[in-house]
Amino acid sequence: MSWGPRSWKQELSAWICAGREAVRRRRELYEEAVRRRELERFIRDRNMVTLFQPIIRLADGETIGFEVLNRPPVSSSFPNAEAFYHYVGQSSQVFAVERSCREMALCRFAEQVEAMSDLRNALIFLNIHPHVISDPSFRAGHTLRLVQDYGFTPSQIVLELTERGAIEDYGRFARLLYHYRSQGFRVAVDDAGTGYNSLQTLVCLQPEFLKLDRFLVRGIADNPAARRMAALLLDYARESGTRVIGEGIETAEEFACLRDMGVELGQGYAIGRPAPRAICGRVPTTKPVRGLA
Ligand SMILES: [Ca+2]
Repeated sequence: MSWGPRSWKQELSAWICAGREAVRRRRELYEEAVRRRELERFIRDRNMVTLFQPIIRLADGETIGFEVLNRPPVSSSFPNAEAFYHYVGQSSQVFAVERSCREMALCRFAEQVEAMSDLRNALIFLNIHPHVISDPSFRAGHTLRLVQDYGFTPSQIVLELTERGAIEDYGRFARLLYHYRSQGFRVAVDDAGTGYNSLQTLVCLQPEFLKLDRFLVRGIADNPAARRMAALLLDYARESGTRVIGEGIETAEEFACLRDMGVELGQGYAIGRPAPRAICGRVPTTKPVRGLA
């Protein structure tokens, strides 16, 4: 059989394509192996940075608690915390990573309390992936024991649900949450006011805390539509016995507007940045702090 110039070129091009595909696939496998190794090292060495961001009562500036944020070390595989947690959420290591984060969060908060006993009764907001709620070891009371070992009470712990898209069956999830609540834990949802999923979460899970998304908070004093939406959520929260936290407050104007609207609690750079030490928040009186996530 003889090849014409055209079919010879096609063969060559197909061969090059197959070669490129094989290289691409090998590179993917290699990158995946590096990510997996980094994750295993992360779990083993617990080399994350734990930060505390204050949450205050807007009416009097009293710090009522802290959101605990665990930041993984930056690497080429995980250039930021979002990339890291996105990968973790899809990996088989989600339970191990979350557990490690939870333990570190409580351990490091306990260290802060040692240094500053005023924090002894502060609320501790722990970010938690919904898949973890179904983790058998979580259900068996591991977290409850951990909380008590560090001298905290379950009612101080607020489980802040992240990645709500991961909730598949809201009815079942609400029943699981009931179990934790019966142990004393409380529940917060963040990003309230964004998307259908967030409304479904509010209605089905009836959280004790609702975090008004920064999208609504940003420039709210000059945005009547954002104020109307926030007012609706505030009404809903009041009727449901849910406490509202304004998230991402970056200016004194946003702070004052939310306070005047009746938002009880707030968090954001204008109040206090995430820091390695648990530092109480303050009522902002200064110029806007802009341009930071
Ligand atoms: Ca959060």
